[in-house]
Amino acid sequence: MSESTSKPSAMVPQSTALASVPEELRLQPLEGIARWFGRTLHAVAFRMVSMVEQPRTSMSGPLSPVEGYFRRDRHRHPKVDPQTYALRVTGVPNPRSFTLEQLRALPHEERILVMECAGNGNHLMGSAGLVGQARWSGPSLATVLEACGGVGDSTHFAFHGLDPIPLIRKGYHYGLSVEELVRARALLALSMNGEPLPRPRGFPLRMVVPGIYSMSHVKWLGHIEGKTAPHMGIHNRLVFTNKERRDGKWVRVQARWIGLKSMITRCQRTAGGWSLTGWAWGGGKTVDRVEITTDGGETWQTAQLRRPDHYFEDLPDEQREHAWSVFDFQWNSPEPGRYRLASRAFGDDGEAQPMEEDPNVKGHFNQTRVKWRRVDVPG
Ligand SMILES: Nc1nc2c(c(=O)[nH]1)N[C@H]1C(S)=C(S)[C@@H](COP(=O)(O)O)O[C@H]1N2
Ligand SMILES: [Mo]
Repeated sequence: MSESTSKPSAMVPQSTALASVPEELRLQPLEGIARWFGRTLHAVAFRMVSMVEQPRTSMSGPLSPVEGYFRRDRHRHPKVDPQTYALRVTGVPNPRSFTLEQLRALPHEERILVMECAGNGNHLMGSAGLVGQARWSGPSLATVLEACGGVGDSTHFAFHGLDPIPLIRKGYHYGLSVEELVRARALLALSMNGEPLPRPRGFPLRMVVPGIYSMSHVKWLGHIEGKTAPHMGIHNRLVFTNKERRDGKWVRVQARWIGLKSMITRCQRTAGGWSLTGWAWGGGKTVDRVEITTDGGETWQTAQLRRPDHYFEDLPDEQREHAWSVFDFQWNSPEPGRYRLASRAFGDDGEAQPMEEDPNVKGHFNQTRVKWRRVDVPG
């Protein structure tokens, strides 16, 4: 902190008033508990249910640091001994276990992708900080299954974590179909941003399923179970589901593929006003453009966009296909006052991020609609 800012205000000469214009303005969500609770209380409330959003200061640019990466799980993180750890694979032609050494010796793949909680940005979590992007590396699920003789008769796989859930005393588990796993080219990650997986991230091994919401990215992975029917555990059947109206009937639908979306994450001071930056991702498609409104949706202007091929130009497409694009928009010297801002992503196939929630969908998950933010520009 500079010396002048610590002086009592009465002693600060008029000319330094400008210096008190903040470097960054707070983007207040217009929905969700963040709106009602404010920044601090909202963080406390989230921590109580073991959700930690990415801090604002790291919410820009192409990669999220390991420190402060968002977290969503149960409070108790298992402490896994790397010496005795074993990954069990069953329901395959040759069921077997892998030690950590054996997993490390398999060929590794690297992927950079958006990881996002299925409930991110819904009407509870309007602040939408349950998202991050990292570089994950480890053997592919296909490589591990090949070492077990392939998938055999299995059409689905369940992934079981080693974290005990209080009362039920069973680890977290989630299932996907072989088709989904193949399409995502799922990975068994041993490292994150070049470091061994930290304990809160699932040491020593976690699932990474590019393009699918992160309830399927099972941490502290202990058991891969091949099945001949969909896994109907509580997280598949109930927890991460919406209700959708189909042919006039409301049916439960599981959260799955991340849809096209975007959000403004920061509003920072520049010489000519304010810089609005954020991310656009999802839908497994190239983001064509992002439009910004600073007047509550009356007018929209195109932001500058940097796609993953800009940041990760050395990587082949298949390693960055689910990575986010970063956008910047120069907001030139707005008058002091209160504004409503939002970003809207468009895919290269013409798809637009929806403005409104689909009336045929009820629930917390797969919310892709435009995320409004309120900002007070000081005088
Ligand atoms: N074993 C285990 N894996 C888990 C969970 C969990 O509670 N236990 N939570 C899931 C959910 S809902 C999300 S959003 C992601 C969050 O991953 P992160 O904590 O590394 O950000 O982990 C998923 N994997
Ligand atoms: Mo989640």
